[in-house]
Amino acid sequence: DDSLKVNTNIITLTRFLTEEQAKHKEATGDFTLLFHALQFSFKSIAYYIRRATLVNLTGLAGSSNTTGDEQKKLDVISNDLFIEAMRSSGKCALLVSEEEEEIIFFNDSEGARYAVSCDPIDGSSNLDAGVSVGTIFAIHKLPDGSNGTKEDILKPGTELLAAGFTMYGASSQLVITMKGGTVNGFTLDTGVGEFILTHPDMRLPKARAIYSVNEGNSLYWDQRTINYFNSLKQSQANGKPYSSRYIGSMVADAYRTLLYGGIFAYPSDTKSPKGKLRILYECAPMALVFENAGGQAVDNNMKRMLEITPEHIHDRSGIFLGSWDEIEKVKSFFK
Ligand code: AHM
Ligand code: MG
Repeated sequence: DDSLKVNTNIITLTRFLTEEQAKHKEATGDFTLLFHALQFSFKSIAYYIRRATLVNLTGLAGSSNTTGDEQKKLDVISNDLFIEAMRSSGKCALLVSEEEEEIIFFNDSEGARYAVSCDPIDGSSNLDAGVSVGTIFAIHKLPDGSNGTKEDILKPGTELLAAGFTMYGASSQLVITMKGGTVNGFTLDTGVGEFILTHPDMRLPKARAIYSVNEGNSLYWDQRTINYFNSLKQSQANGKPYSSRYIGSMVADAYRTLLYGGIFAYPSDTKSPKGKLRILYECAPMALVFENAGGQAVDNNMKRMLEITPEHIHDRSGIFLGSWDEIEKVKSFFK
């Protein structure tokens, strides 16, 4: 009877984290608890996004955030959900959010050992059209003796303990990685309300002829950027040019690139001389995911993204990330 052939040995996110924790003798379970709070905020955000049009949550909130972007109602709600989840976990000492000008310190969370940086809803200009958006997160562990300061997070991405993102698309996809670890993908099963391991040990294809960039910005690009992207439109070794795919949500464009290979870029240009995307909660966490999946991520000077130290929490950078060979090609144009 085929109906009995369902997989009953399911690896939920909770099981995955518990098994990972068991591998580390010194682990206290705090990270597992912190992540439990994180996944709750992902599930909640996914729920609100799905229901947004029904419960009048589309459109603007009537305010703008620190970086001058207009805030959507869902930006505000997701940010609040995130803050409360982190506060109530008791394990988060401080939080950086794209939607908050200053660091939020949770002084009541005594003994909290983690700092979280996040963009609660990245790509929110896509929200009202029902196009995929996502949450990006980066987690630092506080150094011994610190109760949590700005200096604990203004560090190169090589110092990150963990990072990842959740994409809210046709289904919700959570991708996480730990420093020096593999990349694992989970799919939210809305029936049981759990993230299920569906993409263990994700590896990026070494090369793929797909590029993802806002080509409307080419008016502002420097010559090297123009030359590189022009080259992709010429006939390649197989006689065909690259394909172009640009959703306009970093999480969705990065997720596709992770699965199919290719390159995603948001270069700096004369309009955004320092790039558009933020180092702490957009570039660095994505770079950790891509490196751990066998890809690469560099800034506009072709420096390894994970070695860039932000001076301020909302600092930006140009970024190129993707398949190993595709980033090698970019480097050859920027030499
Ligand atoms: P946001 O954090 O304000 O949503 O902006 C970040 C988004 C990224 O998801 C996406 O890659 C990029 O901005 C798209 O920008 P553009 O519309 O300039 O192409
Ligand atoms: Mg963003």
